[in-house]
Amino acid sequence: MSSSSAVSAETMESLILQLHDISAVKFGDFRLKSGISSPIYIDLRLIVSYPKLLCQISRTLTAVVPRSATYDLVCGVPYTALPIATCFSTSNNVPMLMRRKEVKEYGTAKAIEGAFQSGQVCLIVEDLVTSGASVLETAAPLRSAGLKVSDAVVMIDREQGGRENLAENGIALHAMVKLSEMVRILKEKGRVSEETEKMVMKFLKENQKVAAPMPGVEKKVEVRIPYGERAKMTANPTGRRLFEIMVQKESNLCVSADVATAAELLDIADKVGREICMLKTHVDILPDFTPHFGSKLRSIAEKHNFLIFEDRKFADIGNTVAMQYEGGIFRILDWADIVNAHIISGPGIVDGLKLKGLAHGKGLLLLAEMSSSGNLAKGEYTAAAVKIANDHPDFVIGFISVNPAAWPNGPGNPAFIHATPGVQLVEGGDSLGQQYNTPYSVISERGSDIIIVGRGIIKAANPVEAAREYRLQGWNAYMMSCK
Ligand code: S5P
Repeated sequence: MSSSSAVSAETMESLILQLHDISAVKFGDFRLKSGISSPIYIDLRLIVSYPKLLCQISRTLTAVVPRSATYDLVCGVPYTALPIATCFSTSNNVPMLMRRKEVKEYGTAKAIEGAFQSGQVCLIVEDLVTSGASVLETAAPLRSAGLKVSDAVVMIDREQGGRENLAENGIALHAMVKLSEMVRILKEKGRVSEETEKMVMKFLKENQKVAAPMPGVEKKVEVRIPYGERAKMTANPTGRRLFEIMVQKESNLCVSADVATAAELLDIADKVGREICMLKTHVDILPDFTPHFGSKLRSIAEKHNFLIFEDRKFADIGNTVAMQYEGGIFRILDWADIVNAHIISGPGIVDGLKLKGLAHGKGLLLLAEMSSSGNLAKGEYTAAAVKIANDHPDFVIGFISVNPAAWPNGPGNPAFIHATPGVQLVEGGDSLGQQYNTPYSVISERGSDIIIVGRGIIKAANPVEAAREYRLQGWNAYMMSCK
């Protein structure tokens, strides 16, 4: 009856009836965050008010984890599962870790609280699994701190793709009960009618494999055209190559190499090269820049098959930006595959850059949105960027954007690529206005294509490991949204 033979049918029935008694499981017509209406609503936050039930749940969860799944630590997915994880920890005498949902200022607050050693195995405890995204969001910082995560235990599996998504990410899901089993038991015990049971089953069937809605993100991209197909839609050779590299390397990760010197930049480019589709530079911050920098970086880019994006953020009139692009000491046109521009000065900026770049097959990204708090790139400004891009599909390859899924027409023309900065494994920001979203949120929910990660990788204890983790996160988020 239950998903684990270690738990008796009686225990399971009693738990389910108690959850129904306290209205943690309700039937009716509920509008979910994603906008869809659901005949069932589960709110497990209520269990904190029923300590006996909470203890019973944690004991049952302990029994649900198979003996073969050993662990040194437990970590609850914030926030609902935190009290469950605490009970689990105290009753089994297993140390607990806490994952912060938000890290306010990078570097000053830790993403994981508690004592642990790299290599230890951490079991994740969750109340309800839909797509598995929340479990993955908790697994990510644990894994990047050197912990092993291979099992998650959950009270209720909504059977909406979570088990499969987690398995793809190396996490076995152990559920106390599946939602369909729970509804069947409630019907057997006379708590719901046959009609309600049928409605819930129908709802579950029709809503299989949905991505879990992320808080604060209302709209999600329904269908994603694979990168490989979009490669064929682009009119610009660099845009096409970028899509192709993403497919070849299974990477939608761009590392923002904001390091102190050119020597360090070349070093990190070589180290993370295997994991990335694109490397982003700010050449004007390098004190040891020499005219050889470009050719050195190019040979690393060729060795590892990634594109170079100089984040120059041109903003002047067309005539001036044409000179800035080609000339000066940096000679960006010689070595960068891609540059970007603000549209504050109007469409002439694209004409000016195109004059130099088009003949060399280069690509341009327009800043349609920005990641920093209080920025002015929104609404009509964003719409103007889209219009200018549509007028120059031969040279503009896409946008720097933050939430294209929320644009009036969504991410729009699939030939255009969306690259999003402000990405870390936990949400938060820095002390200077930067705002971070997770790879899952950026790719699955916000409809972007490429995650741009700077300090999350270059300031990590092990940047190569971190780059690998971000690549996997970004790619899995893409694969999940292709389904
Ligand atoms: O809106 C933006 C646009 C860009 S290109 N917000 C940004 O943060 N960027 C760049 O992305 C920024 O200049 C920096 O190089 C990178 C983000 O770095 P991180 O360390 O905050 O990940």
